[in-house]
Amino acid sequence: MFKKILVANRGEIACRVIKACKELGVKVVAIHSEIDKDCAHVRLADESICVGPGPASESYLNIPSIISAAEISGADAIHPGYGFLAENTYFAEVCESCGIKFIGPSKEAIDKMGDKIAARELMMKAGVPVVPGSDGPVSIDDPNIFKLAKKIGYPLIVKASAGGGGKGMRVVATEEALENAIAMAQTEAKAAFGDESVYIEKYIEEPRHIEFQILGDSKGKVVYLPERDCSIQRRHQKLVEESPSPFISAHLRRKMGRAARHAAEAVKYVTVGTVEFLVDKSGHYYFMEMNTRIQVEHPVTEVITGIDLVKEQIRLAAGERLTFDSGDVKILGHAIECRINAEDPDRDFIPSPGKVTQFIPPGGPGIRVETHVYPGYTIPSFYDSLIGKIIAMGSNRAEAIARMLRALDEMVIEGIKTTAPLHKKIMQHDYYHKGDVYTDFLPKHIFRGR
Ligand code: MV4
Repeated sequence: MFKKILVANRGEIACRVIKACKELGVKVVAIHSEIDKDCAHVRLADESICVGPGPASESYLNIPSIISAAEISGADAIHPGYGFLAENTYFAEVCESCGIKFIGPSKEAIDKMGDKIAARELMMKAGVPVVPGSDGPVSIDDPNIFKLAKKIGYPLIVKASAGGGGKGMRVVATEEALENAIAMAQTEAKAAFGDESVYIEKYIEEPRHIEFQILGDSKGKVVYLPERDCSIQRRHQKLVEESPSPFISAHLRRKMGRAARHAAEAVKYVTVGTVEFLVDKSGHYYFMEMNTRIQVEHPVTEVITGIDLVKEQIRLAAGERLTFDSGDVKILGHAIECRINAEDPDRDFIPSPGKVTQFIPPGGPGIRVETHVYPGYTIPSFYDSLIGKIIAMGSNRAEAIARMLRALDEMVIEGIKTTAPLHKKIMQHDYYHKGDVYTDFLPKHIFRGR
């Protein structure tokens, strides 16, 4: 096991990782920007080092400064959390060359999954279903492009190879719109990622977003855990996640879980990761992408399985073995997570930073809260607007919803606007109760006419 871990992150995830380190008996170093010196993660850690000014590019993304902090403090591993440097292969490489363990998969695994065209090809070889589409990149100069598009069938979607999270995507309804969509997607991709490669896929209408947590050890063993349903999103930002999915049968869970395991095995995956699928109305599932990090929504899986994913992640990075199989994992109940963002849902979700004048987190039976916020804390405008997560667990879905509503009512947070009132509307919605959740839920049921 490691002796000392540096946590290269801030906010709720830095706090979460520090708690795992403490339970493992590993010393932990926090890093922080100048404006973050009073943050909860700084107080929770055994020691802390300032790595630069407020802007993330000068602090939480400042690789030389972070590596220096690890060397000065004598850390033998770095946990990147999510966001910032978590999927940066260059950072993983620098850690390795400095003799510091990057707590995550190999840089090769990050690279392969970061390139969506390469990942598609690799998944096809591994027998994991992908959406029918082009083999490799497409361009408007390709004389066969219209034939290929016709064969795939309209509507189709143009995606950036370097994309993910919805950037550089375009839906194409008819042949007339194809050329223009490809050209625009290429321009967008070039500007956003410095790589203009785009590919096309059949467009799956009203899909569900279903993802599988996987864990892998350095002996090549991979296990999958029950799925998370992350269909309720706004502009590709997840808002509500739950596990298990109300839509997935035990049979489909096993089939998709095995596909997720094969996806991870294809890149010799070590530590924790997530395989995302699109699922259509008939239950056909298609590989979408793989996230090579711990994710925001990991707690819903933790509470329904009893597995501490962050501790497992650290143990696996340290070379320890997986001690269980997918078949050993029991689903202990139903869990829902609501992401609390410092945003104003009534004003198109504009960020709402500032001082939290009053904060009373919810608690009691079945409620877990992950947050770095305390009364008097000032939310800076430099970073992500996620300020906390409420996770409600019940013996069934109805109990989890009732507990979430009770927790949302109980929570007091003053001085800033948050997404909590929106979550109350979702939790009270008939279609949510029915489990009729898919990616168009918010525009269709909550924001209709706005
Ligand atoms: C799709 C799709 C339909 N068909 N691909 C959105 C994020 C990016 N990772 C891929 N995304 C989609 N890809 C095909 N072939 C619909 C989406 C999509 C979506 C997916 C999951 C959750 C929310 C979404 C919202 C809009 C579009």
